[in-house]
Amino acid sequence: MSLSGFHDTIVAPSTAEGRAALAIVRISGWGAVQIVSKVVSEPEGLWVARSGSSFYTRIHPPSAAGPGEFIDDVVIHVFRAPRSYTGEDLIEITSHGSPVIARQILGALVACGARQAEPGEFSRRAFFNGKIAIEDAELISIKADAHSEAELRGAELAMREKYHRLKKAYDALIALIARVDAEIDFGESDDIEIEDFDERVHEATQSLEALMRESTNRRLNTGFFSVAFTGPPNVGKSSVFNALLNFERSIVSEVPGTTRDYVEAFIEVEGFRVKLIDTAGIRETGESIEARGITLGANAATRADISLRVTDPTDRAPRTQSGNVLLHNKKDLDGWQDALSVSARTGEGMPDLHAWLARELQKKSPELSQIRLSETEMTRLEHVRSRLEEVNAGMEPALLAEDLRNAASELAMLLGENISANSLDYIFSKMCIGK
Ligand SMILES: Nc1nc2c(ncn2[C@@H]2O[C@H](COP(=O)(O)OP(=O)(O)OP(=O)(O)O)[C@@H](O)[C@H]2O)c(=O)[nH]1
Ligand SMILES: [Mg+2]
Repeated sequence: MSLSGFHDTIVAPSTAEGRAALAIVRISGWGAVQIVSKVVSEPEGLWVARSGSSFYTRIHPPSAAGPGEFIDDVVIHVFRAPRSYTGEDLIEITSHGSPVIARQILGALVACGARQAEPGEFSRRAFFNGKIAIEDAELISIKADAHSEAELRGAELAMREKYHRLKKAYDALIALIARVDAEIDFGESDDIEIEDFDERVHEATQSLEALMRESTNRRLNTGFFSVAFTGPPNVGKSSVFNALLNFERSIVSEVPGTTRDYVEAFIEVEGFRVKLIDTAGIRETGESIEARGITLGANAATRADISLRVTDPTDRAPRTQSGNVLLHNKKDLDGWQDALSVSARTGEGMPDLHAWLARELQKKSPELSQIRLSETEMTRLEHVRSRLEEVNAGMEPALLAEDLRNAASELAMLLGENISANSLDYIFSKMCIGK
């Protein structure tokens, strides 16, 4: 019987598929030692291995005809329950980094009785065995998903803030429940006489509402910022786009109307992940495909976090729509000096553009730490909110206590206390297999 009551022994590759020096396959559960011992050339070493120790051996397919037939030379790290990540017996098998080898090792372990792990299952076990808190589990998933340092920092801040606020509302409810219980047991009258009772319930309800509101208002493209280049044909939008990208991604030519579809590419600016969007030059056109491209590009630019209106010597100081920033290109032709003047051709001014972008993104970076609630969290909070709305000091005390308790226990589930297996799925199922 495992420590946690999980009966299966689970296995998964813990490193990404692809070419690398090493690959790790991880197996966890009460049968881990027994299963691995069936496929290694020195099972005795495994039986006596102390927790935290490692040793070198060979892995064979379960049906190997003789010692000559083996999958790979491996290093085995043994972690015994409860001193492991999952709290169960856990073995990490480090092989050479070919996906083929990792798959063969996985296959051998499955053939000997292990089951392929589901996404996040290792962390789920760690959570149930008290090895990690719910916040840690969510953080692991955030780290795995983050594309940039800024996104990681923002997401972590947002997550801490979310738990802080949930905990505050939970503590407020628990304090109220204790008061109601005391009134029921020792109060003089049949009514609840707690100072500011309704206000305090209302306060808790409002803080949860604020949390839900903020999460609903969050940016659609969480995790990165987008920067669009707009303007008439031929001013050099694609040229600036390519220059920032350091790569000829978008076609450049002296023919106006070169870019038809909008083109997107990612770059990193000082730890921020940025999506650059090159759009079709805006002009009157009788051609329906070009017109469609112009509309699509204009829409993409409207959605972008920063929209740069590109100019050239034929088009200086144009009227800008509000929110647009002027980026003067081709300064090599007329020596134009302005806040943002560059030459995509000579590269002059490009470092300034880069630095300007970094500053703008820094200003916008709080947007990356907006709180995000999953569907499950949202639904649960909505339950709590509507329960609390019904609660008031005029209610029958026993009913009141019951309602508060139900609300608090739903909040507790969000905080990982008294948590049911299903309610955890939303966190763990988002993780990759092998975590
Ligand atoms: N002298 C000079 N020429 C440039 C510069 N940047 C771009 N060009 C030239 O300007 C022309 C148009 O450049 P593109 O980048 O294709 O312009 P665009 O705004 O994307 O044009 P459309 O896609 O047609 O809307 C090309 O011939 C480029 O070589 C620059 O900094 N200096
Ligand atoms: Mg173009």
